[in-house]
Amino acid sequence: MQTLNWNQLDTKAQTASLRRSPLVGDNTLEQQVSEIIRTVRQRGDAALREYSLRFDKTTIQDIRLSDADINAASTRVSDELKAAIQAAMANIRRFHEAQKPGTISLETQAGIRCELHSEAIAAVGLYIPGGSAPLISTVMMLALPASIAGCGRRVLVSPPPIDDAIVYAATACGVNEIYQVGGAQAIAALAFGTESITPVDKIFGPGNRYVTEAKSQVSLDNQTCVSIDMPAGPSEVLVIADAKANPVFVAADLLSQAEHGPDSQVMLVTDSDTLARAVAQEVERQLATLPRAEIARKALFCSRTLIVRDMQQAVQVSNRYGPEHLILQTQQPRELLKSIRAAGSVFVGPYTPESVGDYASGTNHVLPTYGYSRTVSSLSLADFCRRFTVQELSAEGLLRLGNTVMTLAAAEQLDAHKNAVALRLSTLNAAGEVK
Ligand code: HSO
Ligand code: ZN
Repeated sequence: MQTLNWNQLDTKAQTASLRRSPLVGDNTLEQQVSEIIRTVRQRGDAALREYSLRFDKTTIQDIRLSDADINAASTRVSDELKAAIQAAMANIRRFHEAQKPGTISLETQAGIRCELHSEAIAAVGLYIPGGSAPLISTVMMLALPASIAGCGRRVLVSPPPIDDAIVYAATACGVNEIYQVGGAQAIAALAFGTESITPVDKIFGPGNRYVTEAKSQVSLDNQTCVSIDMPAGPSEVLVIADAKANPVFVAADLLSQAEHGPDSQVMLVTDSDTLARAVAQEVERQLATLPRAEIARKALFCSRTLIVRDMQQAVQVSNRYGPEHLILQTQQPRELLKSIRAAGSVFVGPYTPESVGDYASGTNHVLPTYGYSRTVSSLSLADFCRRFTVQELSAEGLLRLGNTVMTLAAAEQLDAHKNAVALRLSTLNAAGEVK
């Protein structure tokens, strides 16, 4: 981890110190993914089976997991893990149930009723990556809100072989269809459908660059109108720590994010040289014990410690970076919180490691990365719903608002708009409704 003194950097160097590694996307990725999508659209399940053999080295008979497959997977999960999944689910459920939206209904003026309704999206697709870390927690973060929101079809896709605990968590969280298919081909199947997969309305979940590119391509296809959750980049954390922070805790938090992937980024912002040195030593000490040390080391290579003047400057730097996760290990963390303007999720105080939010405190761990936290919100129940408005005017309401609308329509030179009101007003006048 490189250490830089913020106040000794010129403006350009300050900007560079907050830069993320460039997102790897190129023409060949774009072409490869659009070729996969085209093939799945043309050849359906047969294409999914061929890609599974080519990319996952697995021969798939039934793409959908049967009830027998699901039951067998569940019996292979230990009781201890099942209990942990259930405990985490209880907190995640509680926090997301509290987010249920109500209907807003009011008269903006007499006779003019306006309503805002919220309704579950009918069918959602949840992508769970395969690979070295089976993301059981991501299943809970996606499937529980989908169930609580009331989405009718909750469809999970994941590359074969799907980890038993993922199957168990999916079923416990109310997933009602599980397909063993991953990569860009899974996204294509969710968007366009195949013989065994009926298309969904919205696709959620993290994935590698092929999955991310496929999500972006299908979301731009106006034949499906499928939408996606949020722009995805590598995971990141920024820790603001003062001289009193515990370097052991700070180092552990930095490493918990660094172990996600070689492209993860971790940042330490502190006003204390002494703490910065202690954390650097501690990072090395803890790294030696980590099985994923090699991955974490690569992530640390493009990570930074920034020495700032004081905690207010630390907050300014953090707001400029806009981290996915922000950890405050300072004397007055709630004071700093008041000035935070961009962060996906904030972890307050020494006893709130990011890990608790990743797994089990109740908040959602699907968060905006890559600086998008300035405008994009953390995943919530609202993402599984669509909002729409309803309005109804009484004759009196239209008589009261008619002139306003006609004047505005005339100013926009949209006579048909004006007529839609004027013709009704004449009918009302003829019927003697005007007082
Ligand atoms: N920190 C990750 C979520 C996660 N961590 C899943 C462990 N498992 C991105 O927010
Ligand atoms: Zn994590």
